Amino acid sequence: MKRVSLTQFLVEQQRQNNSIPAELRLLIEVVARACKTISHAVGKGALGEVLGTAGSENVQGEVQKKLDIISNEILLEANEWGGHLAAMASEEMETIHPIPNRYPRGEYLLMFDPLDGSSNIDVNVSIGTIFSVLKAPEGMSTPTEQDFLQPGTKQVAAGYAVYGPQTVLVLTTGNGVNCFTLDREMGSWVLTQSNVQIPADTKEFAINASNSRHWYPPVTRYVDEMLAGKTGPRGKDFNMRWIASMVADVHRILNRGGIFMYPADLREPEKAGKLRLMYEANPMAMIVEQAGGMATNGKERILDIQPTALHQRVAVFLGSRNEVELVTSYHKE
Ligand code: P6P
Repeated sequence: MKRVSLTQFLVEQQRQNNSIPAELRLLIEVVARACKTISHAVGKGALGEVLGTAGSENVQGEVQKKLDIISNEILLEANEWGGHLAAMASEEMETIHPIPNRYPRGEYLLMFDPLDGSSNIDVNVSIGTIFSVLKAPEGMSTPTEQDFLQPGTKQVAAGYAVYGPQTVLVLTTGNGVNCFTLDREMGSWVLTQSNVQIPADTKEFAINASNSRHWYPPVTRYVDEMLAGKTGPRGKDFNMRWIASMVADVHRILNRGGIFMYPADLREPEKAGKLRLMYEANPMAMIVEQAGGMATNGKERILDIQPTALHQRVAVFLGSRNEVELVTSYHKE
């Protein structure tokens, strides 16, 4: 099969439907190059003296791993000078990061979780980088947090890189979902899956079942029915997976169907859940919808949520359409 590189793919998409202006194409290629660098750093493991904690906490109050900080720095440095961005925001930084005055500012805003699932780093389980791209508001002068607070439907691109047995970049610019595998020998991203579609039905669900005593009734009902298998109302057996790395769980669902759930629960009723809206749920929801799946917070479409804070959390139910519709319907009864 003729190899198509990420650059060729983006140029041809731009030519076909001009959905990828040159500045956006440049941004995507810079982020993809940064993910290559992160993949290299992650792959060194103990040999790179990058494992373990950094002795600090992020804005979420979570212990930062050395690779969390390294990955964040890689993305900041790669994107500062290109002239395509006005500002960046990251799970690892409390406030937004405007492009320094010494560089030209562009019309895009980039948000990312530089290394999602980092509790898995030291035990060699797949982790990933998640990113989301918005256009800066017309007439914006100095970027503020408010400029980032746009609903997920405003994203012009979203993607993730999964650092697993293969390093794969998954990308959407609103015209379907395409996957690129990193050719480590050539250092290039090669198109390996086109227009990915998530099966509407599944026999596999992903949730951290250790929290089951804290779940609200709709989630308990939905999971219990699957656990009942053939003997219960679903009439079929289900399987369970929980990698505790959203990128890895979503990538499995993208490839073979499934439903991923991180619901709000009684542990912290004031919190809408654990996952962050702007740089985890929104980009993953865009990807899942573009692949024919569905993504809600149990009550409404994630992409329709109007953000009120940069690091706000949201409940997440995403994946095979028919399953997300069912669990969402239980929340409305
Ligand atoms: P728990 C990783 O820390 C993360 O943000 C997601 O990648 C993952 O799905 C979830 O949290 C795992 O959470 O509570 O099972 O450790």
